[in-house]
Amino acid sequence: MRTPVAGSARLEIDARPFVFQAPLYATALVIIDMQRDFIEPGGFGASLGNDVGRLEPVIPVARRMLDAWRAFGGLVVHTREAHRPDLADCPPAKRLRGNASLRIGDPGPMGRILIAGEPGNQIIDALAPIAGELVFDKPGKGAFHATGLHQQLATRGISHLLFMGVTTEVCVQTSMREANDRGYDCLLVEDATESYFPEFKAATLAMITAQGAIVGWTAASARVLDGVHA
Ligand code: C5J
Repeated sequence: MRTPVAGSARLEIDARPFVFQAPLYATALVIIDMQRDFIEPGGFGASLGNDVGRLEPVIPVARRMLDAWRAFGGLVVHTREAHRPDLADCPPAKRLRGNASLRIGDPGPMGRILIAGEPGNQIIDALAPIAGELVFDKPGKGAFHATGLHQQLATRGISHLLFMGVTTEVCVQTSMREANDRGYDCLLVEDATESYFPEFKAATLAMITAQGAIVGWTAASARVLDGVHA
């Protein structure tokens, strides 16, 4: 179970484009799709021709953030991009697009690609969820589409979200934009997210913070952790 968060604990993070403030009890850490399917050879990311090794450096940073957040007693949410074994939640437009070497549902070296319950679909061991943390399987890129995430956050009085995970410009950015439209204040942890394309990560960070935080805030993990005042 989650340790109750002290009522007076606050976040005051030296973020871009300006300070991000939130009560700790109203803030959740949302970890997007840190799954073998995206990070290890033989999964969905590799089947699309990506260099999955590019995502590895994010793992120790995400782990440090997760350990700290658990110690603070904050709510942790994990997502997995996952489809039902019968593919009823996978539109043909998603499955058939492009020229992948293996498509969603095809058997691969880590089991069926992007299918719930398969070995490749699991969150990597370093970031595996523990009791008391929320885990959502999502059939889309965004964490709010066809999941109960918004309701679960509302039930817990969560109004602020810290995002980490992969990939920056696809599932992370989509989820952050969905959250923004639902009224959450969102911060993306810069060194705890990664893309197969460095230029897309850079563009995403710039887009988020432009125009006075039009989508939200960004900050390095060290600044986030320095900004927690118990
Ligand atoms: C992708 C994701 N890149 N988790 N999914 O297809 O970003």
